[in-house]
Amino acid sequence: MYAQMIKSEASREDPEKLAAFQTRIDAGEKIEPKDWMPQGYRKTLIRQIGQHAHSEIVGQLPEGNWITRAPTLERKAILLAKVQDEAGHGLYLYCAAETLGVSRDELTEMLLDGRMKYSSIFNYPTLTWADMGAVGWLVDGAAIMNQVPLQRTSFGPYSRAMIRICKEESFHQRQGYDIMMKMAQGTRAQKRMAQDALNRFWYPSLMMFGPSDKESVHSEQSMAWKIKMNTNDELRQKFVDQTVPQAEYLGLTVPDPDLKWNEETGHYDFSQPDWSEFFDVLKGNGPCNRERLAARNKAWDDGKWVRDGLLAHAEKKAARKVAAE
Ligand code: FAQ
Repeated sequence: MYAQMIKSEASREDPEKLAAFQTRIDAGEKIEPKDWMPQGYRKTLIRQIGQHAHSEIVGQLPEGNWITRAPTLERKAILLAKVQDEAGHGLYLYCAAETLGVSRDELTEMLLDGRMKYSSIFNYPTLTWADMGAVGWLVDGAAIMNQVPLQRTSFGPYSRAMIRICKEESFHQRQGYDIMMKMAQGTRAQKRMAQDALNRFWYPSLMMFGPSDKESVHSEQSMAWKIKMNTNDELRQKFVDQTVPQAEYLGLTVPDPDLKWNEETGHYDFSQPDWSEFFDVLKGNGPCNRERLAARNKAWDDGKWVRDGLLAHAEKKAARKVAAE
């Protein structure tokens, strides 16, 4: 439906402008907020950047859950810094989306009333400390795999936000792997926890790349506009190829009996996630969807007095400036 809407919008636009825009994209030029752009390009970016921003914000919840229970002061400081980084990523991305003419408040309202999505992965619970390792290693690892190419995306503010985000994500991934290493080399019980975390996060991490290319409604147009640089399946394969040797190094087993190296293709063959579970999570039926949205709604309501106070202060300051002129 969305793809049809984009096509029908394009049919109402000036063909010469559309062609000139595509020439700029094909030449690798960056599109900046004041440049002419097709409505569909603007809408697609608002959807993707907005959902990406929401993912960073909601993504603080599964790890924030463990800050008070981190096993050492050092681990607590690291986790706190990581979760704060995710908040920062959300803010850069909301700013990038704002340059397209949508306010952060509008985007937030769409998240809170369920009109906009956030990444499926954050609807899974974090049950043990080893999950902090698995989230950093696998979830941030999948996020980087998707975001490194997005540094070259065609929309300038999104591309620039991604450059800084990727630097921070790589620290996140390493801290997760470091937790996994400690757990995997620890007692038998700790190694079991690490294996259990890998078992639970493997397939949800594969789902982060989105549905298979056959089911992906946006990929074709988004890639023509260089909003996306790779297909979902391409990135999923790269992630598997990169992560399996890392699991082997840890002495852990990827929970996929069909996983095997394919000499001919030069890639791992692997089992697909349960796509019916993915679509069910998207519909709001994952293990933590209700809890996550309730937490964000509560934060929004609890923060109202701060927003009102800041607004009243800004209005007073503006009125004083006018009176002084
Ligand atoms: N979850 O046609 P496609 C992070 C939806 S950042 C939920 O293939 P598209 C950092 C999709 O929106 C993680 N929904 O869509 C961190 C569409 O529905 P719509 C977020 C999903 O956009 C780490 C429908 O399915 N990263 O984790 C998902 O071309 C640790 C059809 O799919 C980004 O957002 C999903 N996994 O490709 C934070 C990166 N997959 O909108 C804290 C930027 C698909 O029509 C702790 N985004 N859908 O209603 C992208 O690259 C793309 O948007 C994809 C999806 C690849 C996610």
